[in-house]
Amino acid sequence: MSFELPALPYAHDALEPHIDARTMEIHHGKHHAGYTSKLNAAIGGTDAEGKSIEGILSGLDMNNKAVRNNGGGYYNHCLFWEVMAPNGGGAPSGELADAINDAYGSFDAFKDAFSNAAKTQFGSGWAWLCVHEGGKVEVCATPNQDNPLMPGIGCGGTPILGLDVWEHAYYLNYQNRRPDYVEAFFNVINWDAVAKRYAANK
Ligand code: MN3
Repeated sequence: MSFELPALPYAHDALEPHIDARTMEIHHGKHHAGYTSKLNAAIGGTDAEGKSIEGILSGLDMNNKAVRNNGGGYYNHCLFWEVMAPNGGGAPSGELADAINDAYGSFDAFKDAFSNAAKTQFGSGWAWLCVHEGGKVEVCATPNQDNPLMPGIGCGGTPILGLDVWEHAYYLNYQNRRPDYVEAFFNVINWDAVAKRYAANK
C-alpha cells in the first residue's frame, strides 16, 4: 500500500483572491505530489510500509531525513487543504470556541498568537493550532516539514489547524509580504473542519 495525493476538495481558483489559482496548482500538483512520491519511495520495503501516516510520524526516527521531510510534507499538506474552504473565515463556535477562549481569552487574542507564530517562524515552516488530550488547545510553530506529531517537536498535541509559511505557499501573489498572506488565510479557514478535528482528537 502506498500513499496517494488527495484530490483538492475545491477548484484551484476557489480560494481567490486570498490564495491564487496558480499557487494552488503548483502547491498541490507539484509540491504535495513530490512529497507523496518521495515518501512512498522512502518507506518502500521498510517497516513503515502499511502504517498510517500518523503512526509513521509519531514513531519517527528523527534522523531519517527522507521520511521526516516527505512524511511531514505529505501529512501537513493533506491537513492544509482540508482546513480551508471557499466560504471560510469567521470564527469557530461551540466547544472549539470555548477551548480557544479558555486558552487565549478571546478569538482575537488567539488570532494574534497564531498569526505571530506564523509571521515569526524563521524561514520555512508551519504554524499550528493543536489539541491535547483533555481538550486544551495550544498554538506552536515548527520548521521545515516538521509537525507536532513528531517526537519532541513543537507543542506535542494533535494539529487541528495548520498554516504553511514556506515561500512556495505565497510568493507568487504576496512576494515577501508574509503578514498579508497570514491575514488573508483567516478569510479561508474552514472552522467546521477544524471543529471536527478538535472533536475527534480531544
Ligand atoms: Mn507547502
